[in-house]
Amino acid sequence: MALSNTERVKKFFGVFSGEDQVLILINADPDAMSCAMAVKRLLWRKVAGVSICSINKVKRPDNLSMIRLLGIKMIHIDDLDRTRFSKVVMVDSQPDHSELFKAFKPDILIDHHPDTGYKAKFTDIRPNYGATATILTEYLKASGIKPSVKLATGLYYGIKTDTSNFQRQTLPEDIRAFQYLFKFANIHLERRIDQAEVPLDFLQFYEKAFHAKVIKGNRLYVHLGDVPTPDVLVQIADFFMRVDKINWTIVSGNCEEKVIIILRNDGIRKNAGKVAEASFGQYGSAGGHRGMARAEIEYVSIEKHISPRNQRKLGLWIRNHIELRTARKGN
Ligand SMILES: [Mn+2]
Repeated sequence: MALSNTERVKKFFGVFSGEDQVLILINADPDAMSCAMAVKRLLWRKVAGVSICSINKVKRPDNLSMIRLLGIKMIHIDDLDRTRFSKVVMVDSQPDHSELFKAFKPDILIDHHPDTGYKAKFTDIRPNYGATATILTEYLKASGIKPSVKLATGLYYGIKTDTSNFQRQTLPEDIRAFQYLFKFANIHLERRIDQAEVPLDFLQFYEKAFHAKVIKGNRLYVHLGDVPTPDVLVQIADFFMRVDKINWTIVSGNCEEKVIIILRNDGIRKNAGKVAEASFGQYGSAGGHRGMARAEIEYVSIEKHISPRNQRKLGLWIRNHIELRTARKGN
């Protein structure tokens, strides 16, 4: 039988003692970071110390602004002294999700991804939840803790991003937590985080994209050549989807010896994932959902057909592959 949140919180606290140095391990994204903040708050004055550690380097500007604006203190796993800690908490992930996680045996595991079977001293996995932040909000409520503005804003943003504004897997519980957090959150702060999307040095790629774009029917193509991160391609692909009459954007570039192709589609008539797979699956990893898809091709897998460093030819090669799959039906 499922436990009540009050019972869960009791078990959660039962794992810790006042001497504990607690490590919270995450793969840092808004949901995970806000959950780490919540765990830290729950353990405040209950243990000797709490540190948050991420296995990934945060690069997305919105996530960076979340860290900055909410004052999240986090260390990277490379700088971690593992011997210092007596308890490990993992939120929004499970040990099986990453080789780096596997080196740890969490005492507490709280997550909303499908259960991979790891049993911690205390495990709370609810795969139907839209966000782990919802679970932690329930914990705060059950413990009678009113979240601070920053914590509430973090959890609010965590639920918002993990559910894509409730357009993805969402339970009434997620909406309830969201409504509850709204009372404590600062909406302006949340908006500031949410909108901090474009790093200054991305602007040059937007500029390039305006000049390099090729429109074929309802499809807009841009090949950007070398980019510092695939994120810039994702952003520009999303941006051009806002253009009236455009229902496909295909934005590609070169990054770390790979050709990256980002596809966006209005998801009404066509399936971006299928097009990506049919066009590029033979060369590398390619796939996705109806509305969004991605292909990543190692240089070595296409060098026989095309020089991946010849940007003009590469752009054309990508376009031709997709045109073959999309042009005919007037989509
Ligand atoms: Mn999550």
